[in-house]
Formats: sequence, structure tokens, C-alpha cells
Amino acid sequence: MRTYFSEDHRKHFPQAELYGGEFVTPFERPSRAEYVLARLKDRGLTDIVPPAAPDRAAITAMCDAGYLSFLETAWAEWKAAGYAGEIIANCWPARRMQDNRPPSHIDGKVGYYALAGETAITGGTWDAALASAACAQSATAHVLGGANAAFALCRPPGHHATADMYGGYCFINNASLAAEQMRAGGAARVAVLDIDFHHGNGTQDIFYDRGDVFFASLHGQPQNAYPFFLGFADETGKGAGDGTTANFAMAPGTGFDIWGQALDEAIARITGFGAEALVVSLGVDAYKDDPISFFKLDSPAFLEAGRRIGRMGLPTVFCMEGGYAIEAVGVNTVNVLEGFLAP
Ligand code: 5XA
Ligand code: ZN
Repeated sequence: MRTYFSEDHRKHFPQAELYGGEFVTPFERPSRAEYVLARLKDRGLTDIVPPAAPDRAAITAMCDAGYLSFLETAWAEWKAAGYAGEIIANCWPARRMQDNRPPSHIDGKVGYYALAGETAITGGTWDAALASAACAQSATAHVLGGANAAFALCRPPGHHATADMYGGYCFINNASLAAEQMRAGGAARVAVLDIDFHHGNGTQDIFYDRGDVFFASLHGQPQNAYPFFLGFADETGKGAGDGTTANFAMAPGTGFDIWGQALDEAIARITGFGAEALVVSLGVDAYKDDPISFFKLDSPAFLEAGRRIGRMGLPTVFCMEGGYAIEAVGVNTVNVLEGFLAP
């Protein structure tokens, strides 16, 4: 399986994440990608190539124009405002406030376009986000060209980003771009299977009223887990998308016995939908030692998950999402890929 990877991911390395009332080194950091790369090479998956230039038109088609312009210019505006630190949101259009009038001042814009406060923007964030999107786009092009699968080693990740909001370490929704590209490339029905510990609120939001893209997510129940406000089982889609969203929200302490059943059910739903192509939001923070999650999967569980996904027999693009038990991220990610390759 070919991996698409861009060194430009390093341009996004905020020094601060607001966590537990303190500033800490962000859990989502460049070394995560290094561990995945090292493990790919250890296991002989050495077909690792840089992506083509990002297809900006596809990104523009999926995202809000004001949002993209904000991402591209936020750092310059922040500096022009005289701020010394990194861009961190500190005010929002909360309940009973207007949320459809983007402010002019950079402080207001940041709050308008942010869905959470943990994610800092720096001078290199936009370039890195574009490079990450390019990895997803090139991986998808590779599969549309006839490969049975490809791995986009995306960093920053994408599944929390909506068409007009960033957060949860995500800026451009890479998996959604891949799904749209699969559709444009001829797949009549596409599924996104999100196995990251956190609900893929951005992907759900982008496809919620679409009948041609199925979204299934396995995640920590929103009462207890980020992103908290979406991912309940009764969110099933609307309009033409009624019935094309499936949320499997699980309790603290969930192990592979329960998680594996949810995966089987998600796979059955995707098969029943008649998907012709698959995008996997490949987060490995369901791992038992992940520092910001509460599932209890061990490393062999990721191998088994990959096998079950592989048995679907669909052209598949894997997009890297979360996973913060840094030294295990490589093993767990590559386990999914190896399971897929030898189902
Ligand atoms: O999949 N999403 C993540 O891993 C990010 C979680 C951010 C929590 N503040
Ligand atoms: Zn996650």
C-alpha cells in the first residue's frame, strides 16, 4: 500500500495547548508522524511518496470561502494586531448570540471560526493544512487510478473540521475531501468509516443531508467525550441523508468486545448502503494507553479492525486522524493497514 506524506506537516507545531487550565505541549505534535513513518518502514511498507500540489478548487468547493480566507490570513492579521503569542480562541458566538455575522476584528474572527479552544494556529498552520489535504487528495487519486488502497499520512488531522470551523487539531476535513473526490471520480455511493476515539463531527456535518455519502463513527459517548455536542445515536441524517449517518457512542472503559461489535455493525450498515468506495478516518486513540481518551483497545485489536475493514473488499483511502500514546501510534496505525492487506 502506498503512503502519501508531506514534510510540510512540520510547519504546524504550536507550542501551546490549553488543557486542564494549563498550557501544555500539544498532544497533536510532529513526532506522531515520525513514529508512523518509522513503523511503516520497519514493516516494509516503504512506498512513501510526497503528494501532488493540493487541488485548491476541490477545497474551495467543500469549504466556506470566508473560512478559507480566515485560515490563510489569520496569522498575518494576528501579528498586525500586535499579539506576541499563538492564535487561541477566547470568545464564541454562544447560545442566544448571533452566529452568522463574521466579525472584522481578528479576535472575533478566531472565535467565529473556532469550535474549540485547544487548537492553536501558527505561522505555518495554513501550509501544513494544505499539505495534509493534498495527501488525502493524492491518495484518493491513486485509488481512483486503480490501486485497491492508499494511506494518507495526514497531519494536521481533519475529521473535526466542518466546512467553516476548525478545532480538535483539525483545519480542513481530509476524509471528506477524499469522499467527495471518490464521488466525483465515479463512485455512486461512498462511505466514511471513522474509527478515531472522537466523534467525527465535521464529517457528519458536511454529509448530514446527503444521500450519497454514508457516515459511520465509533466514538466515546458525547456526554463524556470531546467534541461533546454531537455524536449521539439518534443523529441519523436529515432530508436526502435521512438514515445515512450511524453513530456508535460507547462508554468509558469500552474494550474490543464491545467496540468490535460496533465495528461489525457499522460495516454491515455500510455494506447495506451499497458503498462502492470507502474512506477510513484512521485515528488510533481508542488505544488503552491514550492520554486523552477512555477506550481500552490493545494493539492486536487494531490489526483485527484492519482485517474486518479489508474483508469489505472496497477501494479504500485511509486518512490519519488522532492517537497520542506517541510511541504506540506507529504500531497501532500500521496494524490497521497490515490487517487490511491480509484480511
Ligand atoms: O480525533 N480528535 C482528536 O483526537 C482531538 C481531540 C481534542 C480534544 N481536546
Ligand atoms: Zn481523536
